[in-house]
Amino acid sequence: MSAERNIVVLTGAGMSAESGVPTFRGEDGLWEGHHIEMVASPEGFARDPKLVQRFYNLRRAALKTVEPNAGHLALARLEREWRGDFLLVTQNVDDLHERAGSEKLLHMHGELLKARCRNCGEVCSWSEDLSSDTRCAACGKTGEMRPHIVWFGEMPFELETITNALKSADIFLCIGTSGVVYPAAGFARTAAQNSSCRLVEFNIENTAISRQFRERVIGPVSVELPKFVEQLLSDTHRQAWLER
Ligand code: BJW
Repeated sequence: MSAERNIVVLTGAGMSAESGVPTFRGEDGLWEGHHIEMVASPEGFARDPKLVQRFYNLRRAALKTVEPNAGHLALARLEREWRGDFLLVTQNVDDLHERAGSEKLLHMHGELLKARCRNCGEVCSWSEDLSSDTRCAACGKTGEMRPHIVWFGEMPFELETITNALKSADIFLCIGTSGVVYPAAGFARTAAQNSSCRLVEFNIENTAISRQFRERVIGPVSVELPKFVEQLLSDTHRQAWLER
């Protein structure tokens, strides 16, 4: 066994729950009585753009009040100290992984702190509210700026890179996701094509995809991830030393 092995990590809303960012499908999973599918879709935006912009404006503003938790910090440490390839794929649109120090990071469902023009496609950093009066700085058109977010029915970002990384992963960690939204819910199956891949799920409860994992860690990420990362790094360093 070589110490230089490939890790792919997938995170979902449970990763940021202890930082105070609400999840989508828990007890508090409705937003003002609306299911996420009603607001996070191109049809929802066409039906009620004000409602959808407000949903994202409130979440963007709330980002200023939250901080990374010990789980985010543990993943940043894993990236820093790991000697093989590492890729962190997040479904989350917050910036808590970046703030914790993660760099090899892909936001497959987009980012709250970016906006995109529907007219010219320009993507830009955005930290304030968006509205139907917002003007695109690139093309000058008003009323076409939307959150740079992947809604239902839209293609997630960076899928080719993610799929390639999963196919060559030796370790796949799936953290804080309910496993009901595709294609992310299918990533464990892709990683399992490599029969020796170590598949580990972290969650506070069983999920729709739990049965696909050979190992499961039940408990909050802020407690379980630091322990897991410490153990993984010390096992790997010991192995590398034995192989010298
Ligand atoms: C803790 C914890 C703690 C709490 N510690 N754990 C039928 C079959 C298959 C697919 C489809 C289908 N019908 C339609 C589709 C496609 C659709 C889909 O999957 N729909 C399902 C609802 C069925 N998917 C799409 O449309 C996607 N695009 C697509 O498929 O394109 C076509 C394509 C074709 C071919 C190949 C590839 C693609 C796009 C999906 C976009 C999702 N967008 C959203 C909203 C935008 C972002 C935002 O506003 O923030 O993304 S929906 C929402 O769900 C958000 C999340 O990223 C995503 C996943 O949610 P997540 O992260 O799992 O959160 P929760 O709340 O569900 O779970 C939290 C978990 O944490 C729970 O398990 C807790 O227990 C746990 N937890 N505290 C550890 N402290």
